[in-house]
Amino acid sequence: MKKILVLLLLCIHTIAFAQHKQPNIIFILSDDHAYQAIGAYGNKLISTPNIDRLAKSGALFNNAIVSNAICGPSRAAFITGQYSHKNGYKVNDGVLDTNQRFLPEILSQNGYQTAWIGKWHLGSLPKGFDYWNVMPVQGHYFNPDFINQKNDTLLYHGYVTEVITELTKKYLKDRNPDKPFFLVVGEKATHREWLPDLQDLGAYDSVKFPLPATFYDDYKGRTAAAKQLMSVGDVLTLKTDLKINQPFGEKQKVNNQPAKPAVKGKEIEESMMRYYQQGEYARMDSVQSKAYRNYYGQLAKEFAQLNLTGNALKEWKFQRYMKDYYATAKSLDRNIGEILDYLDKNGLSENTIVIYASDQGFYLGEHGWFDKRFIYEESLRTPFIIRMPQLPALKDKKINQIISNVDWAPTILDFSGIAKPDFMQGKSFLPVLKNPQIKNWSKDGAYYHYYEYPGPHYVSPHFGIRTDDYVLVRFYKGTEAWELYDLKKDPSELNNIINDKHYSTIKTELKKKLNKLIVAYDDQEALKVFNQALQVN
Ligand code: SGN
Ligand code: CA
Repeated sequence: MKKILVLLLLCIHTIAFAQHKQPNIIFILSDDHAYQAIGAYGNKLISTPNIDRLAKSGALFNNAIVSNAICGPSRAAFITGQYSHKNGYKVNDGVLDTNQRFLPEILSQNGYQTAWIGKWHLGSLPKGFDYWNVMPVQGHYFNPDFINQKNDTLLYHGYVTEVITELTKKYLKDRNPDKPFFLVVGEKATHREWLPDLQDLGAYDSVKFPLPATFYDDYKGRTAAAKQLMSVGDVLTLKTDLKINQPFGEKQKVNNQPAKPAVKGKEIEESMMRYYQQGEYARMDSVQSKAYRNYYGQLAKEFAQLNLTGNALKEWKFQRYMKDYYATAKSLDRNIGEILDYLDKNGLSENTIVIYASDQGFYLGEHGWFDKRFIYEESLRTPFIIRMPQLPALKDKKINQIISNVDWAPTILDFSGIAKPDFMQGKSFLPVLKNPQIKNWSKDGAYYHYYEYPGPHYVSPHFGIRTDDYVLVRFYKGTEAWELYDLKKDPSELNNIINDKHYSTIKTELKKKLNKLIVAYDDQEALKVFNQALQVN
């Protein structure tokens, strides 16, 4: 009976889906926005009413993962539907080879108008989009430059997230209303160094963020691969990252010396003036710069009084990191709301699929870290929320099936019934959207391969497989080691069980599965390392 009902529902969905004309698609892709930072994913300390609103009217994926947790490679995987070793964009700051076909080109051939606005970060300029206006490299938080398809670089006055929304609304207004559109809104937020909009400075100052349970992880339960340079306590800088402009900041980090007494009065003002004329601050106008001087200047004074050392200093840095990160995310959420409002007001919500995702996950103090890169949960998993008016049954659904960013392009094509080209390695998860209970969807596990080494954070290259229950990973180059975690028993991945006899059958099965994925996706570099590793252990 239950089976018949599910089948019936599926048929109704399929018919309803087919009756819609080609849907518009807006993909809002943020930068380093952690799923743990979102209300709909369970965070109760901050507020993300607009992302939550999207989740309420759509589906939220708990196991949306990326194939290489770093910006450029993640974006390249998105528009090619391929893993990094195939599209060639393995590490950040490379140049994407434009002699390959990208998702927008296939959509164009099938009647779409396509656009990318905002952060792009793929080295070469966008290809295959009918319209684009993107920020060079990482972009800037204040008064950012954009380069457009006429090759003009223009400075837009204002805060980056607001500027991107204005450009998005303008695009939507000026587009050809007779054709469906595919638009990627590439947000800069919440990338390091987390500069909030002026109206959000101090938005979370009254919140004391609890230290993650793993903040003081001693990494004893894992291999030497946990060596890295991304700790909140030791690597995050007071001066640049936390904007505490005091002459003692950097010295203290390097030598672990007690804080020197702050310079006084006029000296502070002068040093602050100098500081806010450098780097990102040099871009600010006098109002912006004054607001920053006032807010962070006050904090610097308070910090100087505290004379913090050891764990107290680490925890103070953690609080500041959280406050800046979440304050930066506040504008992101507000602006997502503005885009959703625009769709509502202009009769576009009915036939527009809206997706919200980040280019990867991010550490918010878990294991003591910031940044990403590892196959471990916080960086592997990215938020992924999708609102599909065509599938009303998806409202407020939480989906646990594993999907990967190489699947994004094939799925987007599938929305319009466009067959995925052979070169795409991902697969459409439209069947999951139509039937979230679908059986055996992720039984073969998802593949991951991270390459960038050594800088800037010294995370050893690694590849691995993530299934519903386990993650198996092989580190190489930096550290040579296997790790295996039981995600159900050890969700924080504290105990590497690779040598635990109880898991020997599981380990063998997972190695087989990993080998199968490596061969199927034709990752020669991984195959070599895998085979060598098998000979040793
Ligand atoms: C910069 C950051 C790093 C970050 C990379 C990649 N340092 O180099 O912390 O990992 O970008 O980020 S910063 O001091 O310049 O902010 S990504 O989003 O492009 O992947
Ligand atoms: Ca990123």
